[in-house]
Amino acid sequence: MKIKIVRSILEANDRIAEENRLLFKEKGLFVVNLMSGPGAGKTSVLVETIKRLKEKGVQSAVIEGDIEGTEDADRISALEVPVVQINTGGACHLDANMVRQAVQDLELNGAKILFIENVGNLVCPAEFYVGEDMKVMVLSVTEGEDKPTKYPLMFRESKTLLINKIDLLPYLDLDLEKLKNTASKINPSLKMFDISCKTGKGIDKWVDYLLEFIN
Ligand SMILES: Nc1nc2c(ncn2[C@@H]2O[C@H](COP(=O)(O)OP(=O)(O)OP(=O)(O)O)[C@@H](O)[C@H]2O)c(=O)[nH]1
Ligand SMILES: [Mg+2]
Repeated sequence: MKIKIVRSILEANDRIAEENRLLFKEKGLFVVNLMSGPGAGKTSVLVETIKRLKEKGVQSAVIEGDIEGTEDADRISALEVPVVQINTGGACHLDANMVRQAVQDLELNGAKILFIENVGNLVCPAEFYVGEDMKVMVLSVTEGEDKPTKYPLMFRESKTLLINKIDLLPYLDLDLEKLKNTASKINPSLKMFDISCKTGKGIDKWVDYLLEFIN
C-alpha cells in the first residue's frame, strides 16, 4: 500500500514535469538541473559558467532552490541575469510543481539556457524529474572517492559530472582516477570534467561542451 502511494506521487510529479518540458521547448530553452551535496560548488559553477556564456553572447536564466534564504540568488543576481528563488521550507529537493511556479515568475529576457540549482543534497534531487534536458552533478574532491559507491543514484541519473575544487588535490589523499573509474562503472556514459571554480581550470572545456546543446 505504501509503495502505491509513493508511486502515485512520482507519477503526478512526472506529469507536471512533462508539461514543464513542453513549455521549455516552446520557449526555446535548454534546461540544466544542477545537483550536488551541500557546498560542492553548484553556485560557483553557475557564476563561472554564466560569465563565460555571456561573453559568447548566450544569455542565461536561473532558478535557485534552497530550503531557506536567498544567498545564492543574490550571488546570481549580481551577474544581472534573471533569477527566481524557491524556498522549499524543509523539502530536500525541488519537484516539478515548484519549478512550474518559479518559471511563471521568471522574466526570460532572451535567455537560451535555464539553470535550475537544486537543493544541496546527494540523494533526493536525483529522484525527481522536473522537465530538464540534462542533469549535471557537481562533486567536490573533498567529498572522497567512495561517493559513487555509497550514493549511486545521482551518478546514474546524471549525464555530466563536474569534479570540482581540483585546486585542492595537492592537500588531499584522493585518488582521482579511482573516483572516475568507480563513477564510470555506475554510469558508463557519464561525461566527466575536472574543474576548479577558484582557478578557472577546466571551465572553458565544460562551457564549450554545454554550448553544443544550445541552438
Ligand atoms: N578551493 C575551492 N573552493 C571552491 C571551489 N568552488 C567552490 N568553492 C568554495 O566552496 C564553498 C561552497 O561553494 P558553493 O558554490 O556555495 O556551493 P553550493 O554547492 O552552491 O552550496 P549549497 O547551495 O549550499 O549546496 C564556497 O566557499 C566556495 O568558495 C573550487 O573550485 N575550489
Ligand atoms: Mg548554492
